[in-house]
Amino acid sequence: MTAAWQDAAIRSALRTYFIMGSNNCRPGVRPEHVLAEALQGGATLFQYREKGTDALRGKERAELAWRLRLLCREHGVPFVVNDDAELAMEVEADGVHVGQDDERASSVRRRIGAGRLLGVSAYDAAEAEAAVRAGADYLGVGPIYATSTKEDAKTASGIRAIEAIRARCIALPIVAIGGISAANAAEVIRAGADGVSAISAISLAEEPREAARRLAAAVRSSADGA
Ligand code: TZP
Ligand code: MG
Repeated sequence: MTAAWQDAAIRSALRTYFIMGSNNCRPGVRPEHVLAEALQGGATLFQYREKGTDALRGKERAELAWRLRLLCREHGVPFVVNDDAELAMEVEADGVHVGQDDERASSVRRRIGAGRLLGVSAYDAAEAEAAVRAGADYLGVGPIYATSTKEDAKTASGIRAIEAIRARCIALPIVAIGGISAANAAEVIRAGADGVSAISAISLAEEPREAARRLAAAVRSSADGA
């Protein structure tokens, strides 16, 4: 049995959290290339999120998961699977992330045990409190800003959602999500998030390595109080 994650290790992994599936890349650009670049630029965690009508399925999906998983291992960066505890176990992922409409967080926790990370999406303080009770290791809070990446995204909450969760004395590590870029990363950290997650700011960038580097630098400078 693997030991549970230490709080400081989770907060540090959440700082520059990159999310991607095969359909988030620019036409003709392979996800392996984008992830390798993002890792070189300083991504601290990667979530494999294969969603949507044109998403890969079955063998292709599992094979891509393995390739991305191995890239993360080479860089010593945690690899998390979105909404698929079975695939996560199959590819020896470091964790699973679930949304409010996915398998229940408490059930995922039972399946993956204490040694794998469990991330849960929360829109507001009530969802955050429920996620804490279900055994989440960290919260993905958003959408903070408008996003065109998630089709069924709720209305952007702004940084108020993070402030409201912290005001309820919820100390769980938080990664902010939705419309985040190097330009607005500092304000979500100041509002109480431990890190920022991004899909398009990195996956659609002409130079994903540079985009990840800029995002990591923005988080670092605001976390250091600059
Ligand atoms: N959950 C809330 S917003 C979002 C998800 C998966 C999409 C974030 O994508 P982007 O491109 O970083 O706005
Ligand atoms: Mg989901």
